[in-house]
Amino acid sequence: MSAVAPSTMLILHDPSTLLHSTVELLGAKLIPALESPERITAILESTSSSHHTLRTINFKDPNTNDTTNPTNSTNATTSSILDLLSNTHSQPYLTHLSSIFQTWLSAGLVEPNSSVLPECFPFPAPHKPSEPKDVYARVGYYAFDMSSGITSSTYFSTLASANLALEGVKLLLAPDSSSPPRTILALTRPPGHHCDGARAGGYCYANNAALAVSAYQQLSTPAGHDQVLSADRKGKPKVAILDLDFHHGNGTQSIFYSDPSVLYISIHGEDEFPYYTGAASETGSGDGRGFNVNLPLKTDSSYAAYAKLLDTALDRIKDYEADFLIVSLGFDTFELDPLGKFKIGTEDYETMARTVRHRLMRDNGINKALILLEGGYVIDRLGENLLSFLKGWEED
Ligand code: Q9C
Ligand code: ZN
Repeated sequence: MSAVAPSTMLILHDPSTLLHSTVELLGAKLIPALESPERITAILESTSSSHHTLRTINFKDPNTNDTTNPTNSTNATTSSILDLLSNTHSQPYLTHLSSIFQTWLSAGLVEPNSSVLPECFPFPAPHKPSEPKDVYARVGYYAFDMSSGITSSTYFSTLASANLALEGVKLLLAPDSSSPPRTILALTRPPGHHCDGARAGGYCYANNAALAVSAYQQLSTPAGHDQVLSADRKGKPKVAILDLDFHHGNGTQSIFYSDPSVLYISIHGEDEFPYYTGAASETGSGDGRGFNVNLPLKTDSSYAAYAKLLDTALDRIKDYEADFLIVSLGFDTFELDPLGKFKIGTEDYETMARTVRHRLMRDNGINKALILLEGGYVIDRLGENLLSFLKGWEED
């Protein structure tokens, strides 16, 4: 008997995502951010010696955006990424992200190799605050915590990370391929799910899942059928986002809160970071009512308890009849994670992945999925945790 070859996952990576490396305030200490380039290096090491397929993408440097030298025809330009990001992020926020480091550097407020960090945040007031003129204050205006330092490379790595999500969508929809992959994993870093329309936070600067939604809803509309979308968004393909990071994806929730074309479902630590969102009572607003599902889980929960909520989540996604699945995948649910408090072991990721893929893709109608990396901070176990997840995702 010959063994059946395990199926291969197409994994997208961009070396430019490794350039961003910052600091964070954790407790009373300013420390190197736990969200580090070494996370990706560790994953690359494990996956490159596996049967999975690693593909390197090279996003163009926005500073050397030479349109006369199209080295890679599938490579998006800065402006096409910004176009997509502007569907979900405000223009002033994107401008801030692109310029604040240079502004501080020119004013002598930051060293070339250090990080811009906020020091004061907007607080409840009778009026809606507007963008402050002060360059310190502006950083807090566009952030919600102190784990989102901005270095000279942050903007570039953020665009490269978002571009991986875009490349993933493009490959899943490739019209020229007779057998496009059904699932793609993009090694997005910085992660995205805490970033809302106008605020960085929780290591996130652009919402990669939101960009993937925009890209999918734009590109999957059949060419030549320029459907005019009505105000209530009828006709838009339906996307489900399953957020499995330990933390609630406040940014993704916020972006799609009133959008019925996106079902956001999150399983996350109850009363944990980002603290002010993630309650089960947050169910969406307006047309989006019922399309936001928060499943908070007590800290110290084991996989058995997690699996029950996962079942609930999968039932809900199945009922929604989504065309496309995005998994915001965090390995900070791991039992040893410094920022997570669940008791999930390496082998549980295999079960988790198998459950999701079988119930949504094998037994039900979803035939395209994009997996985006969010958190996960035990660097020397990240690789094996991911390989365990991929083992469970295998097609059968
Ligand atoms: N006292 C992601 O996993 N610091 N972000 C938390 C808790 C920020 C996590 C401090 C954690 C951000 C993508
Ligand atoms: Zn997380």
